[in-house]
Amino acid sequence: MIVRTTDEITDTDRDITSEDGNWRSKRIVLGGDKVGFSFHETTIKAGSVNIFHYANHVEAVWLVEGTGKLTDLTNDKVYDLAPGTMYLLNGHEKHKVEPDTQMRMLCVFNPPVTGREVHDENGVYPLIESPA
Ligand code: 9YT
Repeated sequence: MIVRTTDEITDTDRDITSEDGNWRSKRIVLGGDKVGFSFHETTIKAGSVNIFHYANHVEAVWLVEGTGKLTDLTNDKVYDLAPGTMYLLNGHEKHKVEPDTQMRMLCVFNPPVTGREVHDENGVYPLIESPA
């Protein structure tokens, strides 16, 4: 069994801030934990515009705080985001997240993020295998 607290993750190499400063993600479970998924708490700044595209990963996002807008950029469909809303990127959809107020989201990735990923110019994470 693994037990972790936010305090053990904050300001470590599991606590990642995006280059543009718009989001911060605490990687609670990573590929190195060998359970087949990663689990993150992401906070995104109010008023920011964020384009994501996880071409190599499926992601579920559960919004626990904040409100805003999600756009599926494959068909321009727009969804309201509020606490208790989940979106599942089961088709690797390129998408845009625009928080009206700061959002806090719980995110699950399969395959797991290893922790070394940075977005490329398309907002894509490469697929990085954890060392065996
Ligand atoms: C909202 C969202 O896509 N969060 C993904 C996790 C975060 N970008 C991370 O941990 O890299």
